[in-house]
Amino acid sequence: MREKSKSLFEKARKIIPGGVNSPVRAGKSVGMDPPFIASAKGAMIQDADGNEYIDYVASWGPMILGHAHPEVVAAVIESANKGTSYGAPTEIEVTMAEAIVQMVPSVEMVRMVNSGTEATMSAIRLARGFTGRDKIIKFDGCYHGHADSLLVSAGSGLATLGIPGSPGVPADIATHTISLPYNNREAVEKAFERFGSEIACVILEAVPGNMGVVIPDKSFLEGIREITGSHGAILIFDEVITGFRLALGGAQEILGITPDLTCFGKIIGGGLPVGAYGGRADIMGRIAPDGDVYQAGTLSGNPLAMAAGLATLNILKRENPFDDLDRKCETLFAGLEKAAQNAGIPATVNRIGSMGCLFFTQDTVTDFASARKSDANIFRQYFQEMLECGVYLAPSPFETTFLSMAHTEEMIKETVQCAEGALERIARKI
Ligand code: KE4
Repeated sequence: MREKSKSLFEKARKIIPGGVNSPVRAGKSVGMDPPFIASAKGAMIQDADGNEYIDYVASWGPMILGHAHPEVVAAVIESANKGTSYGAPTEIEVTMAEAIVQMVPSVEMVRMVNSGTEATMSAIRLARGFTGRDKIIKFDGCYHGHADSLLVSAGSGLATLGIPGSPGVPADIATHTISLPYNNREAVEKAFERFGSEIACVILEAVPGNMGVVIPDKSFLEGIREITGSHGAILIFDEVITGFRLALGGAQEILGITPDLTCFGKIIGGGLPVGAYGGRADIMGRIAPDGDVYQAGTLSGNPLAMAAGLATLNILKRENPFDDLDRKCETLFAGLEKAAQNAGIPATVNRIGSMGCLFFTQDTVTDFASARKSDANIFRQYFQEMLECGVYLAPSPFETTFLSMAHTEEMIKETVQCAEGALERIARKI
């Protein structure tokens, strides 16, 4: 069935940690070896053994147009024929910056980097440099990449100082991070009561996609905007997933909240390695070389990555697919939820725009604690059944299902049919 993938994985595990270049790809939480992917086109992805799948991972978000979009491929080829990197300023970086500034009004200035991790790490350093403060607030279940200050778990009590979330993160770095429950305005107020004048920033996924999808409570976001403003702390929206996915202006456009800084990634690279951070000019002005907060990168603004990202943004501006993506995603998740109900399996759906998540719990999911009530064993069986049926989902219950412009109604119908069979078979085994 997947012999080539199996032998590649055996080879890979000997020379790449876990056989993968990013842990979640190994599929440990779904108890099976990962298919090795050989190619992709539109919404379809093909593994090394020639098996085809409808792809809902979308490279973890970037592929909102679908894979190998001809205009993106052509832009990358044209750019590559002029050289792959110069390490010098280029016109296309200015064009990319103009596009972001035009599409996201809260961004007055923007700096390109090479990943979402670099974007959030740099934004936090900037917030600390700008305010002269060290503490940061993040939220349980929000993932912002693997910088030390962000690999921190919540302290023992509410609004207490963080503890290292991974070996190698020094305790005295973790202690500057306070991790709070998402959608809990009171916890934020308590933390500011206790540490207010020491807090440089609050960073959050405006719509989390790393504990599955969680819908932010309006008063929670409004509370954070208010309290950061009154305490002189910087509000950072991590829109690495939601940027240019939920709307041209991202989550902040549909939520109506204006952050001080925003982090981007994924879609703005069109599948090539890109991240960015930007926001208020008075804050961004503190970044080297004009300012004294240092951040740099050999391949930042790489011309190929800019070409792929710009082609993607231009197509999103031209096609404005957001209502259609929302409708397709609604059809998919209404079908999945019905399939679970018909099979008698407790399930709840969180969905917004073209991102959604089916949790195997009957409780509503509003934060990480409630997300973790999702039955991991049912998810593991569901993942395996769907893969065998030709549906490629993220191999973790705490990720997001992404729709792209390339997903057709037919594919969505097929996916729901796969889920009906899968969930009926699982229900019989429970
Ligand atoms: P990268 O460094 O992986 O480009 O971006 C980190 C990051 C920052 N912020 C958010 C909201 C993110 O979702 C991410 C990365 N997302 C994960 C999966 N949701 C990437 C997949 C992986 O780690 O392999």
